[in-house]
Amino acid sequence: MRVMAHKLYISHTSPFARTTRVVAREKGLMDRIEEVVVDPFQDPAELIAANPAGLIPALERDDGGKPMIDSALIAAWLDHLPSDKPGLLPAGGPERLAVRQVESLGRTLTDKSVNLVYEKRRPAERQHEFYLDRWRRQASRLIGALDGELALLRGPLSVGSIAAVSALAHYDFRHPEIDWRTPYPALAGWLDEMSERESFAQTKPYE
Ligand SMILES: N[C@@H](CCC(=O)N[C@@H](CS)C(=O)NCC(=O)O)C(=O)O
Repeated sequence: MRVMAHKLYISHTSPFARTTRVVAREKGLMDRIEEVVVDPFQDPAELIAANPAGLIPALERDDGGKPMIDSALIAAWLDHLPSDKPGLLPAGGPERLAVRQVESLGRTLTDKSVNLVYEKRRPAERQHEFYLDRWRRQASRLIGALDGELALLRGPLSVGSIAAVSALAHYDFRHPEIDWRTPYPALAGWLDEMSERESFAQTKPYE
């Protein structure tokens, strides 16, 4: 008998999808999840059915519940499923808020990276210098803020540290001209160490 599984819509380049894929692996849930590779720009019907915005990641649940959108929500949902692995989001209190804050820093840094990718795809003469410059400056400040969170990042693995890895690795993948490693060697060393974990190695972005 075929066992129904969650369907997680992803691409091999999406840093938002990567966060949810790492959570799924760290929680030992991959036997319950089918990763469906899609190109969101083709507006595939199955993705639109799961996410009206047509963005990845999107999660079609195996229990008939409403599909879920947004990497942070999907990560929290996957983290709450029964698993014998450690939780990735503290249950409450200031610890939960601190992890969520770092997760937001990572996700917002990812927003800037993805914006830069799309803008750089436009013909050079139509690229908007104001926004390119603004997004790069926002990114550089967000990376500085993550550097200030190294104590939390070096602590137990969490949805915060996972979102931070996805974000920083996406700069190395898509924007090698942005040298964030020289000003932040400790953060760069942390990223390199984390990238060796199996869940990150298995989800390294590629075209
Ligand atoms: N806030 C969303 C952002 C998702 C997102 O922007 N995904 C990108 C891929 S990295 C996408 O699907 N882009 C297609 C588009 O912009 O049409 C999340 O955290 O999941």
